[in-house]
Amino acid sequence: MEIQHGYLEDLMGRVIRRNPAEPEFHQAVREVLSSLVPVVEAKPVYIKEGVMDCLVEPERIIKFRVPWEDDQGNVHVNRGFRVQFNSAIGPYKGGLRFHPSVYEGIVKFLGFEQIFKNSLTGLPIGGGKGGSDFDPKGKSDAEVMRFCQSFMTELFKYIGPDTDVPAGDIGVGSREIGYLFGQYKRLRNEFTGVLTGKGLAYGGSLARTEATGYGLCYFTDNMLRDASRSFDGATVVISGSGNVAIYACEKASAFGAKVVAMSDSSGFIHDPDGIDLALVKRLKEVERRRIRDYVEARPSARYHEGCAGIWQIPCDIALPCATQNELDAASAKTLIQNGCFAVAEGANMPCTPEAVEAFQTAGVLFAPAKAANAGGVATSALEMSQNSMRFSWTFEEVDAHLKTIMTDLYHNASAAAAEYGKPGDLVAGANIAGFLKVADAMLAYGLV
Ligand code: NDP
Ligand code: 2IT
Repeated sequence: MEIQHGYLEDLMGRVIRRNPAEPEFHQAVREVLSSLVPVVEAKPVYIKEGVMDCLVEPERIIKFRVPWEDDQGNVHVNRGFRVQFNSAIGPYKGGLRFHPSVYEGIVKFLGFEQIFKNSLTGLPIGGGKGGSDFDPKGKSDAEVMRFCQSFMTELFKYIGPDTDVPAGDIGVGSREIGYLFGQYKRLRNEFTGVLTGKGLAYGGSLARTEATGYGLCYFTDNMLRDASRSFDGATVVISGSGNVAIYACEKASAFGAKVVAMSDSSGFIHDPDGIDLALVKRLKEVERRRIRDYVEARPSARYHEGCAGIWQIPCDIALPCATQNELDAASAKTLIQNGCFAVAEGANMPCTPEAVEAFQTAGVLFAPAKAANAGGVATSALEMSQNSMRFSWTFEEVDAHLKTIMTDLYHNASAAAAEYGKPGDLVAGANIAGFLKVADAMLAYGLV
């Protein structure tokens, strides 16, 4: 889809030429620039002063070798990345992803999205992202530890509590954060809030584990209420069975919904009686097993190979919580035909642009990732605050902050959409509201 603005379309062309073969990054930039057309028309100063050109160019990209030894003594070499995209409103903040599909384009798309998401939280955090093409699946704890120690032995030079504060993402959970934090502490001889998602014994925040999934449901709850809809009594399909999916399932169920399906990258389970979340937690969080093992304990449920088939299951609300571009136009069409009335993105960019267009055209309520999944990073920022204060809030206090942040975020995105002539379009609203704060900070600094 062409951007209906000469300068921004030319800028998009430059982004594609300067970042060849990075389709996910192009996709993320195109969506944001398309939303910003009415903004630069109202305020051409953002183009004139170079804000738009700076926005699409990371402040810094760090790329490094990560050698490590497996349990048999074989040497492996992976690649590590950290994209420090934008620090206009605070230290770089964003997760680390360990997955074989990670390359520079994935980290750039995630880092770019993070700028606007972090701004939307209302908290002082810039945008960054990192990761590696290392695959933690099937590795022993000792192998994961050696990998994390090697990764941090390079990364520690570039991060710090006031510079860049990484966290988890796909393949990086509490185990990995523990190894990474331990190595940072050892190398710097400093105990400081340099990572978030830490264990409770060493500076982690209560409710950070739950925050992305809970926040997704708080955001969706606001969106549903505005349309006189509700989770109560709704049938919900959630893709993924990792951190975001599990806690989205927990909160959607607490709101009265029945979650009937979850997945991993191999396939999905359909449990018409409602997912047994305690079983999913045991399988995925404790035993690190596959979602297909769920049906051993629940014979009433069915397992199907292939993850995209999950969108064939009729539902009222769909929450894609696995990975980018997991829900395409054909799946969107099926969901719409089956009567789905709301889609909220827990994963980053899980719906293709064609799927988003199909939902919006059909009048399906649509909550974009950078708004709907911002609860995780918002709670990371609350962890940073607690670390700075050397103080811990209760679960209830953190959860109450999270709820307020997600409610405010929904209303800000909604208001920005209406102000710029796109009422109800939360994609445009989130992009615009997230952009404005960052852009005004960049303007204030002059050309830097
Ligand atoms: P986890 O590693 O805990 O879980 C990822 C889940 O997604 C697993 O079920 C995994 O299945 C599945 N998955 C991963 N890759 C693919 C793939 N290529 N195709 C199908 N399924 C896949 O990660 P999170 O739950 O933390 O992250 C999920 C999404 O949410 C990501 O997009 C992430 O960027 C986003 N996110 C995460 C936040 C957080 O706080 N953790 C915050 C905001 C967004 P399998 O086990 O088979 O790989
Ligand atoms: O995509 C995301 O927002 C995250 N993976 C969480 C980042 C964070 O710093 O908590």
